[in-house]
Amino acid sequence: MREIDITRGIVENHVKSLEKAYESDVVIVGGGPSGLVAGGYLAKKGYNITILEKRLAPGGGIWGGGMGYKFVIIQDEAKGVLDDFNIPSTPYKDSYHVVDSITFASGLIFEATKRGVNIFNLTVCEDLLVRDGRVVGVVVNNSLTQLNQLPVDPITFEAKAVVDATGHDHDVVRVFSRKNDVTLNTPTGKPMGERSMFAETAEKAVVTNTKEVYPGLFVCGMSTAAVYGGFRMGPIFGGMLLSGKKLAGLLEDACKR
Ligand code: 48F
Repeated sequence: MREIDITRGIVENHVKSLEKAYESDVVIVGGGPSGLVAGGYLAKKGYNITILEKRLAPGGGIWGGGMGYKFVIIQDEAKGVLDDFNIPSTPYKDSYHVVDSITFASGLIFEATKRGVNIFNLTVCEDLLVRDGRVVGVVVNNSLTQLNQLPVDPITFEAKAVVDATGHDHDVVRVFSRKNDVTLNTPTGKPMGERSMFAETAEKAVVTNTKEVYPGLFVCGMSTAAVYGGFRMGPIFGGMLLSGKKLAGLLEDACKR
């Protein structure tokens, strides 16, 4: 056994993954439920999908269930997405399903990566590539570099479409709107800010507001609430799954354009 072979095996394969990401069909920023679902559906159809996740583990807000109690709730309408990703659940009351949050997060990650989604953890999207009024890629750095505020320049990946799936932060749209004199496809032209909790309305709005917010830039999941002024919903996750599924359809059209 040679340690240097272990090193070579890691570095060579990481470089191959980077090369695959240089010209992605879609870069999804954020490895939470909405991003993983969108990526998983698209990768199954053969698209080259890159997910950037700034934390060590993808899964976003799934792991902690509700206040650290390790279950989440899914409504009937989204059960089909659970099935598509082979995630077991237990029926609850008339129209809900209970899912173990650890099974849910790990199941989505496993299924997405099995289908070929190229996930980079510890990798942060800090800016976008913009050409002629269109988003054409992402500006990427190591999370630890950003965390420690080190003066290290980023690298870039090109994509036919970029997705803000960063959850409550709406990190991508927020930075893009702050840095550029742009009018977003929102009623005010700017990110509108998330509102308080109203689960039923919030769950519907998350799906309705999954859309292209600027040419080449899409929003899904909880970032739609921050961008379009939607309510929050707490630990019910069907809206996230349905948002990811809807996004996959929109992105397929965008990739063909
Ligand atoms: O927050 P998150 O799980 O996004 P989501 O798919 O799901 C929201 C639910 O988890 C929950 C909810 C349901 O009721 O309200 O909040 O909308 O995952 C977002 C991921 O994006 C990562 C972050 O670490 C998290 O894992 N992220 C945020 N900003 C960046 C990022 C960034 N700039 N670059 C890379 N990753």
